[in-house]
Order: sequence, then structure tokens, then C-alpha cells
Amino acid sequence: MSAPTTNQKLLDWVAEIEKMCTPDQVVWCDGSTEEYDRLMDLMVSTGMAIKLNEEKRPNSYAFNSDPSDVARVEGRTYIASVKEEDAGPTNNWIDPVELKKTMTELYSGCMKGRTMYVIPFSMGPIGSDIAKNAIEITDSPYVVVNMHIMARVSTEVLRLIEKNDDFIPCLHSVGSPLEEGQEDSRWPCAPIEKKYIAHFPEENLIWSYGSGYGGNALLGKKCLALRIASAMAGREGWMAEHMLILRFTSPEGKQYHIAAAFPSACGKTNLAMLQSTVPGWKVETIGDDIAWMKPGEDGRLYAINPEAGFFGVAPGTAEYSNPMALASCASDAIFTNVVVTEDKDVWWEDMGYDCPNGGGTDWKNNPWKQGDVDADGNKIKGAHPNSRFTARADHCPVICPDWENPAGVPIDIFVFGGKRTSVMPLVHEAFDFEQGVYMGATASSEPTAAALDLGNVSLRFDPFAMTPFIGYHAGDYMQHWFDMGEKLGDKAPKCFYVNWFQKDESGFVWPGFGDNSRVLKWMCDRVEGKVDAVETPIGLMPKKEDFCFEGLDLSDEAWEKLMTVDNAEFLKTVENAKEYLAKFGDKLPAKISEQLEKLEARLNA
Ligand code: GTP
Ligand code: SPV
Ligand code: MN
Repeated sequence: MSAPTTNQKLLDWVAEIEKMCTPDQVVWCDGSTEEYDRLMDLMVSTGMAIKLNEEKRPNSYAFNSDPSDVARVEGRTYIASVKEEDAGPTNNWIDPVELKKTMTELYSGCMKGRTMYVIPFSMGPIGSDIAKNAIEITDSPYVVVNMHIMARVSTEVLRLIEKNDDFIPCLHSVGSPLEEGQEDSRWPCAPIEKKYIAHFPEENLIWSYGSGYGGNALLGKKCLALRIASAMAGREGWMAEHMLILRFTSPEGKQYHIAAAFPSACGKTNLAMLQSTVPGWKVETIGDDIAWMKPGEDGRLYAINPEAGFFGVAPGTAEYSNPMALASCASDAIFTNVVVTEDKDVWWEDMGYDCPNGGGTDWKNNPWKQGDVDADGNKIKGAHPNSRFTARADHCPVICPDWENPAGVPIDIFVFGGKRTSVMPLVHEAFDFEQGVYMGATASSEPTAAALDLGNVSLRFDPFAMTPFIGYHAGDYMQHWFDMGEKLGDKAPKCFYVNWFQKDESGFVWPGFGDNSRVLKWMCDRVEGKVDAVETPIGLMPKKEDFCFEGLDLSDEAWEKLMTVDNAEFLKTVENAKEYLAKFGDKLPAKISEQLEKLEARLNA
């Protein structure tokens, strides 16, 4: 196949990779429907993909990964900056020269017996000022079809590269060369000690080896749009954040734009598509995972969603929790590691109904019955907890008409949060932007309900929900947040911290999901200056009379509990935050220490 470009830089890079990886053939991708169908047919014929029931799930496919390759591998993810002090303490530094040597050895001949695909893609609307042109080279057809949904794959990107002579090179291999006559496995990948997810921030270069799953392999997502982009943004004065973006519209038609950062699997996709229970207010989705934000000419902060699809957590997605996500993957979707039912539809835990016919084929590709237990008597899950759907954003019924607007939308509100079963109230507002940065920098989560018994021991700090995604030193990244605040001045978004996950003996205290709109409504009233707030040591909280309870059945005790700030308990979290922040050493911004001291003083007063 002759190359469909004249750009020498690109041709040279592709030739260099071909020489190193020695694939059987090279295919340049164009992003067409024909290409998508052809690759799906190919994967169905090799047994990698399962074509789902055309009636129930039109044009959709299911995949099962290798049981060892089911999620991002943070321990094998590296920021290979030239200087060690430009990485850490939340990410792993490795010397770029040494890493390239190691990985070049791994890449040598790694695509033997396979096809090398060259994917031209754009993160952000093609040709827009804020968008980035990139090329992913991969030997995984699964990656190609997922990239078709998650990014904008098009030959138009090649035209832009010819014009600008600029692109971000992203190299990916599953790391599983095939010997002559060797049969391929259903999901080729390399063992964990050979997996490397590598970033060279000074070169804007990504090298990924050994995994075929999610953020390890769809390189436009976490590798480019967060790790490389955050490093670029830090240098250039913009922001790349692990944030959903939504538009919240009042009955009068006033629009508010909200960007919210919650750690992985803590509710971004859910909030991005929520069905408002506040009468007359509605939510429209702009993005569910990543926001790129730049100050506009009017001095406000404008956000775009660089992605084109949703790579959403399947378990827990149900008609009662997130009907819009279900609708998004009703057709033209890819499912990875879910249950395939007897009639070739999909099912997962907490989908809102039992598995049809009592079972099907589980994520490990074994026959499975709902209720099956293992040797220890624990229920065997049919879908992996990190099983995912890949759905087109334009299939979401509440996608915002401005979701592809290259100018972005002006952000009014930043929300931070995590999963805490106690201590953190439902919502509190920062006194000012600097305290907001402190809130983001000390955001924390408890991984599971089992952590309840361990108290604060298992608290995981996850600054800005970016722990695994900061592409440079996390202290410099925090300082960048303060710098952005100074630049935006009084036009900076108002900052809030939320916690939907307080628990008592009978479960979650706050109903969550659609009712989270009640909290968003209070935030908008605060932005508007319509309502006052209660001043507490940790921030500003709603007065009961200002909160919308219409149609909500919540007891007075529940409200009390949701709004409680226990100074002594909160001080323990502050202690934990101090311990955590100590590892930032000299790179901890002075303003963080200042906020810590002020907060402690208020709590002790
Ligand atoms: P990533 O794609 O990994 O970045 O995750 P995410 O932040 O988009 O998480 P997602 O929205 O998929 O939610 C993960 C889990 O949190 C699901 O099991 C949801 O059901 C649950 N969840 C989301 N919102 C709420 C809520 O308001 N209350 C409760 N109790 N659970 C929620
Ligand atoms: C996350 O882990 O935050 C995700 C899934 O959104 S992945 O694309 O694998 O990073
Ligand atoms: Mn995410």
C-alpha cells in the first residue's frame, strides 16, 4: 500500500518504526465505515470479536481481554523526562535514554506476523485551534476500531500534518510477535514485567508496549490528552484535566458550565449525563472524562472535550442510574469484558435486571450462571469490575449542541470530589480560588466499602483526580493551578467539593445520581449571588432553606449527617494530607502550605 501522504517527517517515522517492528504489512487507516466493518469482520473471523444480536444491539461487538490485561497499569507507567526533578512524586520517573534502549529491544521484531496500522487522528474538533494532530501506530485491530469511536480518525488529519509539519507520534504494540505458522491468541499481550506505558514529555512522544487495554493502548486518551497534554499545558499556559464537562440550564434558559474532577470510577460519566430532578433544570453532556481548557479573549476559561466517544465503566450502568449512558451504547458500540447472553446481547452486574436465561458467557469466555459461587462462597462476577463500553458521543440523547464547538464553553464552576463514606459533607464551597486549589490538591477517596473498617488508613489522596495522569512534577502541576487562578483573577470559576458517598448502617445517605442536580442547582445559585451560605471552618455550606428538596424524600437526620463538619475528624484528614504532601518536598507550592495552616487554625479555633 502506498502511503497517502507526502509529509517527509511522517513518512520517515513510519519507515523507522516499520524497520524496528518488522510487521508483515503496513496499512494506513482512513477512519471510514468501510474500514471499521472490514476490521470487525476480520476480528470476528479470528474469534477475537463476537458480533452481537443485530436486532437487540445493532452494529455492536463484544471482546474479552486476556485475564491479565484488564485495566491501566500504573506501576508500569513512566514519565521519562530528561531531568528526574521534572517528574514525580505521583508518577514513575525513568531515564529516557535507558528506557528507549530497553523498549527498542522489546520493539525489535515485535510486530512479526501482524499488520501495522497507521492511524491519523485528532484530539478535539479537526482543525480547531485547541485540537492536536497525532498518529498512532499499532498492531492491534481492536485499538483501531476503538480509536474510530474515541478520537477523530480521518485522512483530513494527514492534510493538516502536511500543512503544519507537526504531529504527536504515538507508538503501540501488544508485544506478542507471531512465529511462522503460530496460532494467534484471542487477546495477544505481554506479561506484566514487559509492559511499558512510556511518555517522553520534552519530545511529545508516547511509546506503549505489551497491553491492549483501555488507557494503555488507546493512546489518544490518557497518554496524549492527559499526560502529554498536561505537560504541554503547563509549559504553554492552559490546562488538561481529568474532568467531565456539562451544561446545566435553568428554567429561564440561563446556561452554566461545570467541569468536575473525580477519580477513576467515582462518577464522572454518571454526573456528565445526569437526569435532573430539579424541576425545569436540565443537563447536557459535553464530555465525560477529559477537559482541555484555555483562557479566552474575554478572560474566562473555555473548555473543550478532546474526545469523540465514551469509554465508560459498564457495571452499575442501569436505567435507574444512568439511562443516557445505556442509550449511548444501544447501537454501534463495542463492549469489553462483559457477559454475552445466550441471545447474543450484553449484560453486567447492577444493570437493573437479572441476566436473561440466568447466564451466558462471562468475561473470561467461560460458561457462567448468575449466582455461581467460587470455592470461598463468593459470587463469581460475570463482567469484570472494569469492563467498559465504547460508545459514540453523538449517540448520547443529551449531548450538548455545542459539544464540538471549537471555541469551547466558558466554565463557571469547578467541582472536586472522591468517595468518602464519612467525614466529607455533601458539598462545601471554597472561600476563594486558592482554597479551591487546595481542595483539588488534597482530594481523597476510599477505594471500597471494605475500607470503612480500616478508618483513615486506606485513604488515598488523588490530587485533582490526576494522580496517574500528571505528565510532569506534581508540585509544578499544583503551582500551575495557582498561576492559572492569578491569570483568571475574578473570572476564575468558583470551586466546590462534593461527596455523594457518605454511608450509614443502611447504605448511602444521599440518593445520588439524578438528585445530584440539587447540589448543582445550589452551586449555580451561589454563582448568581442569589443565596447566602453557612460559614464553616472548611468552607461555605448550604442553608437548608436554600436547598431544593422538591420531590425528594430525605429525613432531617439524613440532612444533618450530610451537612455535618466534625472538626476533630476533619483534622485527621488534614494530618493525613500533611503526611501525603510531605513527599512533594521543595516542590510543594508555598500556597498549599499556607492553605493547610489556615485550615488547621480554623478547625482548631
Ligand atoms: P472513569 O471512566 O474510570 O474515569 O470513571 P468515572 O468517574 O466516569 O465513573 P462512573 O461515572 O462510571 O461511576 C463509577 C461508579 O460510581 C458506578 O458504579 C456508579 O454507579 C457509581 N456512582 C456514580 N454516581 C453515583 C452517585 O451519585 N451515588 C452513588 N452511590 N454511586 C454513584
Ligand atoms: C480511567 O481509568 O480513568 C478511565 C479508563 O477513564 S482508561 O481509559 O483505561 O484510562
Ligand atoms: Mn477516566
